[in-house]
Amino acid sequence: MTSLLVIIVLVLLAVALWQLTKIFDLTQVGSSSDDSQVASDNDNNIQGYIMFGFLAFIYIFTIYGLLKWGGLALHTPASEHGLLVDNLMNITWVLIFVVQFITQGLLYWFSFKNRGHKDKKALFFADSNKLEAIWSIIPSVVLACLILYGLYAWNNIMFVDKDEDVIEIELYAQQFKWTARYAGQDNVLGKANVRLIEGVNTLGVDMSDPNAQDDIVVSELHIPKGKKVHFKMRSQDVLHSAYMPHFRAQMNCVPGMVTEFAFIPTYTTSEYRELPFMVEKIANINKLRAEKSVELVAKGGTALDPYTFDYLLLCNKICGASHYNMQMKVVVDTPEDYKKWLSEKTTLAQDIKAAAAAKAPAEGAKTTTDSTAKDTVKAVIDTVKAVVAKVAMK
Ligand SMILES: [Cu+2]
Repeated sequence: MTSLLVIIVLVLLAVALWQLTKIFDLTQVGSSSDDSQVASDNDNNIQGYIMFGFLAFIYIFTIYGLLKWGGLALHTPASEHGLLVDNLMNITWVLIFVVQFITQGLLYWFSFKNRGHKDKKALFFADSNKLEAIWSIIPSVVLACLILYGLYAWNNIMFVDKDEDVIEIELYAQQFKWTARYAGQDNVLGKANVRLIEGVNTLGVDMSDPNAQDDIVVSELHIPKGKKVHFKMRSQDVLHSAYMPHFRAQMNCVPGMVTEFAFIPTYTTSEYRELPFMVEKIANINKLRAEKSVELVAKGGTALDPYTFDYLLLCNKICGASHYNMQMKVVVDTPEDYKKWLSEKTTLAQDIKAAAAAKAPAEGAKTTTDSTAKDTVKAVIDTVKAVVAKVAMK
């Protein structure tokens, strides 16, 4: 409230000052100063040069930004279709860059060239068919080509042949974590329904479905290099978006429906860590961390852990308070390592059985406690009875 009052007072003061200067100007009648509200040739010249200055600022800042932050963009794609996506993206960038470079230049040049001048008059013409045709046809053709190429890329990426040998994995989104389910030996995911969520069956897998018997639920995603992985996404609560930037993959996870995306990983995690650009990036991050650690330790805190690269599955839809932290580690293994890792996992059916078995002895223990208590009460009653009988006999 106080700050609001302060702001109001400041605004009123500014208005008062402005009014005072106006009154002061009005009292200067007859002085030689130019107080006309109409722009003079001099004003127009100044405005023209300032516009050129702004054009230079746009150009310099664009080039500076590219040089300074261009390296932060995602580098080598880690999936087969990633090259196609990057190609489409790069073509779009180059087009935007060239078009904006030319049109901004023309815009400011014409503003400068035709700036107001006492002796100049504007040329009036109602329309020019030739000009209209040029600025309609060129963008239409360019956009049509871009869209067609984009559609071709999209269809190529999204097409999964029914007979193709793919690995079926479900990605399950919920506030605020990811869970993955592997289809197991039969490579068919069992049915699932949110109403069946109970205990360790956190994904609501329908255990009466024969296909669900060998399904495996994990919290770290492993996929093999060089094999097509077909992801099926579900969401438990709100809209999420499965985003794997290094694989150039993103798909919304919508409650009540199954969405999908497939890709072939081309670098294992350790291969990707060894790429020259990544080695440099890791070294740079660790250098920054080391500097920060010195600062932290000086203040009595703990040093930061060194960074190492991992592929990530992120959520790319703002889905709530902890959205920023909704992520899962993705590990790309060699096919052999992947097989070994998967074979060490227990199936969901086994997990449910183990949970039930763990619960049963606990309940047994509860019954024992109950009976011990009953025995104690019985013993106390017996003792009291004996004492009463003894007293009666006396
Ligand atoms: Cu989310």
